[in-house]
Amino acid sequence: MTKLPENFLWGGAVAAHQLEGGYNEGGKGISVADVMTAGANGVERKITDGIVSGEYYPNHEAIDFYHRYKGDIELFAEMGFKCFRTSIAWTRIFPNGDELEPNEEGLKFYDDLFDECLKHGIEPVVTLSHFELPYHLVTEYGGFRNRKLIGFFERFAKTCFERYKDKVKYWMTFNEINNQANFETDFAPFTNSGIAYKEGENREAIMYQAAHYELVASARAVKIGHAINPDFKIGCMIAMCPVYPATCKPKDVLMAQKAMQKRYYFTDVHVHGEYPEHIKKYLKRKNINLDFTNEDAEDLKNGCVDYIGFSYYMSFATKYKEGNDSFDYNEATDLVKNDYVKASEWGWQIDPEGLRYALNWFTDMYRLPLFIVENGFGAIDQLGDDGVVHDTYRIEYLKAHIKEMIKAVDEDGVDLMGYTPWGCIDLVSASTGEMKKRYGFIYVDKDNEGNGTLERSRKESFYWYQQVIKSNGEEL
Ligand code: BGP
Repeated sequence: MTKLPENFLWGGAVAAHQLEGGYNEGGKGISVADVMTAGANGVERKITDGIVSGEYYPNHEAIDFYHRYKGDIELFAEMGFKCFRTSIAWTRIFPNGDELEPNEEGLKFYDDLFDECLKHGIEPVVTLSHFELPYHLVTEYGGFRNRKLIGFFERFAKTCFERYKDKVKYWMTFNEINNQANFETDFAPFTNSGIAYKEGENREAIMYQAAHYELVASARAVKIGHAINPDFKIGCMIAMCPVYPATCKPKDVLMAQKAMQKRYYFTDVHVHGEYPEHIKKYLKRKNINLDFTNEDAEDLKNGCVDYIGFSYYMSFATKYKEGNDSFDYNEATDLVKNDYVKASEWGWQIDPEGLRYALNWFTDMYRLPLFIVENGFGAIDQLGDDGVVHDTYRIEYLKAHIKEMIKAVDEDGVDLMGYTPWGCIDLVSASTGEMKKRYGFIYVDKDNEGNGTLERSRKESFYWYQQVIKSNGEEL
């Protein structure tokens, strides 16, 4: 008997735009990711107005999974994957996002991809929207600031559910739907909402409105999916960074609680089908009046999720600021450094116990099965003299997190479906567009400027993870 259930879904996670490439092949349209340049060395990615000649777009070729997926899936099978999380690029199915009929060639690509997984006994876990909105929906409709996008998403979701109903059982609607809560920065365009903020507008109001439309779109999809196949397990996907109080001073503790409410109200809506009171009060205080119809309320109630998928990379800490008597939390300005944990080169605070905390927190709050669909360590890898990447730092990170995950299941009784570390094969970073920020068990020969053979090779962590899966987490 192992500490984890025998049917535990070990695997790995990726997103279409970060590895497929083939950005203009098979009838695919242009997505938001396709018009984003690479950032590096602290310089942010740029969203360009269409594809501008002379600029480098890392997602255009990515790691060419579009042509090489068979070999890559074979490597995943060699590691022993039970599941593989990827997304369906919306623009392969509806190139502009607003067509009435889907693109058969795009549908066929995912048929082949899922068949290949199933052939190896690997269960596909599919995200419908992972930061790859059709760019046309941005230029023509303003992204998710427009209610019309609910219908477009619904059509996309229905098309996928119908087509893959016998191949895919595990679904998620919007990747890290709560990531856009960071509306004070320009991060929103990186998310699923496709919002480019204009000078002087109330970003916060726009973010909450777009998030509302996404939540309604998600709920409608869940309802449709359950009707198409009652055996579907359809989850939400939340970016989980627990927010701790910087000290045990009561005001800091309350501030952290308010931060958690604001960051995770999305989960309440997905799970309970309604907005919690605190967020309604908050919106009122800020004079934000959502376009929120009675039908929306019905839709939310009828589209509650079956499980909570979440990413976990790091934890945050916050502190009360003099004068903030409503304890309003703003992620862009209210985070403080936690001196008790170390951070990665990109400043992401490494906190394995935070994963156990998160698993317990979700369970206490929502009593639903959980699925860790992202976790991992972005680092700069060097090929050793023997041609192998000896990524002991990655093994250490994952080992520490898996240990805490097992304690949460074995000692705390958390109901956990599976674990899919992020970027199981090196791919393009979402936030920076770099190749050198690597997460994989499989090294891909390509650099930040796009040079390299794209050849794949097994890292030390590849063999380690193979053993972890084989022993169902007993041998770490
Ligand atoms: C999550 C995203 C992924 C992924 C990951 C790592 O926020 O869901 O798409 O990229 O973070 O982030 P990055 O690539 O910026 O290192």
